[in-house]
Amino acid sequence: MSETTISEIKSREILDSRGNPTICTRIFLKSGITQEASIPSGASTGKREALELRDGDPSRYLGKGVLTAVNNVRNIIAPEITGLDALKQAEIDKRLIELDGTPSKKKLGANAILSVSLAAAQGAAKALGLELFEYIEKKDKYLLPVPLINILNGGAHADNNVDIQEFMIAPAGGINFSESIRMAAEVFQQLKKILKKKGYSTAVGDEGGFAPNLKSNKEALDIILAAIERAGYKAGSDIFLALDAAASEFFQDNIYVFHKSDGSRKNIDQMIKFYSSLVDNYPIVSIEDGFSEDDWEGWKIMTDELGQKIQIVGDDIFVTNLKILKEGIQRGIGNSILIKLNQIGSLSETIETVKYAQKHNYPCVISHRSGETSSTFIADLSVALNTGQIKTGSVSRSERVAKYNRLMEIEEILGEKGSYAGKKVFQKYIT
Ligand code: 2PG
Ligand code: MG
Repeated sequence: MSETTISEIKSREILDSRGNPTICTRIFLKSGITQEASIPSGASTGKREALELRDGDPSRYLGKGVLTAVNNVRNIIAPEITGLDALKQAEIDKRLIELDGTPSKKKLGANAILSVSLAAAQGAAKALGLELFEYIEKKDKYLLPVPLINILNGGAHADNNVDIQEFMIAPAGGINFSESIRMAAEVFQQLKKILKKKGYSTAVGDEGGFAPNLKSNKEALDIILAAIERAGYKAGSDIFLALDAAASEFFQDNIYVFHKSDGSRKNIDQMIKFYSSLVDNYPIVSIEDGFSEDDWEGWKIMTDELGQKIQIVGDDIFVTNLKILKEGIQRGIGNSILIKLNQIGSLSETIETVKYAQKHNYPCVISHRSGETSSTFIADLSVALNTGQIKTGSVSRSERVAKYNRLMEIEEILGEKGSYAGKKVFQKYIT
């Protein structure tokens, strides 16, 4: 038995940022080092995501309890994983996957499995006295990602009349990560002032962005541009725009229904026209989930029509799943992928998907979930894998800013060894 042998695993329910239960698992190493990991939860989830195991017992947390997952860690996973070396991440993940034995991790729950996978990685990093990003991948030089900061929330993340789920600003023109966060925070504060002046609500949605009732999607973009200008920055040079339409949420009977705003119904052609006009009129560099996960035809047309002009990010459609990504790349779907650890359910599989995407020139955007915890794991992951982009919500609400704050800390730790990904990541799309 070495000092990094896993000697005990504990698990329990905690609350996420939406007040729903989620799993938190603590790992103990023989050396006495201990580390916990908590798992986030989505609202606009992809159908093919690994299964988030919930109890379905209506007498607790409206059926959302995760005691079954917690007990799976305690009674099934812990006896198998205890005794393994925390440094052997691949072996741990392999055992976890085998123990479950289903493609969607539905037997033990992806939440249960991932909590052990991440606790092991963090525990191992701690045992070696390494920063988590260094432990995940040792490199001479690291990239600090451009943050895609969701300052206006709609869709399934807000009780307003906005269909598009996320309106993000990407301060890629900043000189470094910390300065880019400052720029974004200044825009956020200016946006608040503008909304107030217009008599709009300045309450925030699930991801910390404002969630006012607006007249149109266009108005959202116009207000954001005004805020960028009021903050003293140039849209399209200092700061760029990115959207997550999360279109699976409003795809009904083969038609896209803007049911939160004007009730309009759009077919593929009309959706393409809608996005084209946004891209032509605003400094948009990236659109995520412009079409539904069930509409590969729409995805293909969007990629063909707009793929030279913007980054087209697959979230619900790829669900961080290597097999689906491979098929997507082969069929020319999208040109980039969103990466969420809990969509696939283990660290090793997530890294495998990132590597494959990078090899095939599909840039990766590391992402949080709309229901988050205070974990900063994804901040380190984005740096470790040099993804160049991260989206982790607005510059408000602790569960969101925890990740940005960790990235500022990493920037300081890295010094000369780190550089800001900056405008390079959108080079193809900016003139
Ligand atoms: C998304 C995510 C995160 P959710 O759609 O990209 O912003 O939302 O976690 O609700 O799936
Ligand atoms: Mg999304």
